[in-house]
Amino acid sequence: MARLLAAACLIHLVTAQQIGKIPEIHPKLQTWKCSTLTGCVPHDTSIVIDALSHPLHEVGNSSVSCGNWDTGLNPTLCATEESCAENCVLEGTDYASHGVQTRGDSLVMHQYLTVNGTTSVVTPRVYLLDESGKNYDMLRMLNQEISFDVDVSSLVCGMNGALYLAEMEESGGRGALNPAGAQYGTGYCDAQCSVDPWINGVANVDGAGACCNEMDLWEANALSTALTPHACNISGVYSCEGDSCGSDGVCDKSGCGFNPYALGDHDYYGYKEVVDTSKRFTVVTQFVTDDQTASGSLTEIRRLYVQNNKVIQNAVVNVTGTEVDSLTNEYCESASYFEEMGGLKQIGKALGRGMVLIFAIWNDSGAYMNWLDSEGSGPCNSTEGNPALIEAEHPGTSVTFANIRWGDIGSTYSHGQ
Ligand SMILES: *[C@@H]1O[C@H](CO)[C@@H](O)[C@H](O)[C@H]1NC(C)=O
Ligand SMILES: *[C@@H]1O[C@H](CO)[C@@H](O)[C@H](O)[C@H]1NC(C)=O
Ligand SMILES: *[C@@H]1O[C@H](CO)[C@@H](O)[C@H](O)[C@H]1NC(C)=O
Ligand SMILES: *[C@@H]1O[C@H](CO)[C@@H](O)[C@H](O)[C@H]1NC(C)=O
Ligand SMILES: *[C@@H]1O[C@H](CO)[C@@H](O)[C@H](O)[C@H]1NC(C)=O
Ligand SMILES: CC(=O)N[C@H]1CO[C@H](CO)[C@@H](O)[C@@H]1O
Repeated sequence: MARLLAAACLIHLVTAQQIGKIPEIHPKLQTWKCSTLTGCVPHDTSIVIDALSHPLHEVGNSSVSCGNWDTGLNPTLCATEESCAENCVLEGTDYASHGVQTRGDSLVMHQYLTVNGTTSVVTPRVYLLDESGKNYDMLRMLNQEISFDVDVSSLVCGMNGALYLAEMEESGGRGALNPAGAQYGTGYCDAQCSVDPWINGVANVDGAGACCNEMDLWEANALSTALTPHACNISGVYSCEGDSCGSDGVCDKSGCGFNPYALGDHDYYGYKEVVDTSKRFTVVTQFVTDDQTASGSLTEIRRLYVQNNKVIQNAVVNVTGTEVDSLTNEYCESASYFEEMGGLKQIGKALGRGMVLIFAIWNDSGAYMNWLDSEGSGPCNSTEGNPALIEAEHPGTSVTFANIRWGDIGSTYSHGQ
């Protein structure tokens, strides 16, 4: 009997992707949970960087990679999901070497890292873990609000410092072929259904995309900002193939966005504007339901800012003759694919089930981030977002997120004057 058990354990060991010897130490990031009755209490959370920023190599030979974003999967080691899990080891990583630092309640992320005179591209993307450090923290945001401080002052044209929610699995897809799970940053998905070498920590041998509902609280640089829900007509992580990954697939890739500049207010957000991006400010996003309870249907997404202890109402823009300062069903009517995928009600269901908080900084060598800050969406010209220019002229570009709080509407920020 004992021998049989031992054999069973061995089989289990060799069929599961292995966790290596280099320890994974998650940087702590203090957050707060708030309520109208009790105020804000500390929440002892930490962050984990995406699995693909961890070394992933052949068992017994750290110089043979099992694949990464640039190369895709190693075809020899990862011909099948099972062989990839047997042949590969996932190791812990050093966060500073990916341009990520935390201190207290503050997180700084850099796009480039210069060590001994050599600049490399790091582009970190990190996820919020719960107090156990084993799973993602699931934020349930219906009839709730989330606020955070942000410093975008060094995010030049073409850069994007992002804070968003995606309906990833709480465990990061931990399972027989993925024992690492959320502790090693597996399980990313978003409404773009991007094709990565792994889906939920399992080798993506079919080249599928990982789709899920996505709520972009914040995509911004110092010149432009956008608030954008992207609905998908699925729940959880969906592996799309063929047409279901496309622009009229299971997710609305464009979203129903609110960018004050694009909507006509050119003096609201920017250096020395109403929201002055040369200094730190607080961003508040509220998810309002039809019955003012967490079991209701999402009907409105509201935004306000706090800077210098003053509450700044969102920009009021004129959409075909109507004054608008929030996302409503009426406002989103013109985002036809968002509506087709279920609109606010659908993203509201995902917010009710729980979503993972994601922090990212990135650039865009294909389109120079023009959709965010140029060509009618912002004051940047269409070529200055070229990453080669940014790397040469602003290699220190970074974003800081801090003081992250969520809870009852009105409970997370200082109402000031
Ligand atoms: C590891 O792989 C490299 C590249 O294939 C090879 O040159 C080296 O001999 C291998 N080392 C071991 C210990 O197998
Ligand atoms: C940078 O230079 C120092 C001093 O010469 C050296 O100890 C260190 O290993 C170098 N770091 C890298 C990443 O090359
Ligand atoms: C989701 O939308 C796609 C594209 O319109 C459609 O093919 C699919 O049947 C829809 N699925 C559900 C569950 O509604
Ligand atoms: C909104 O724009 C329309 C024209 O599209 C104009 O007639 C109306 O006066 C504007 N309203 C406000 C409040 O600016
Ligand atoms: C765009 O802006 C950059 C930086 O300010 C400037 O060097 C470049 O000449 C501008 N290009 C155009 C076409 O205006
Ligand atoms: C996603 C993306 O386009 N990243 C680019 C950021 O900029 C560097 C150059 O500075 C490019 O190598 C990356 O491809």
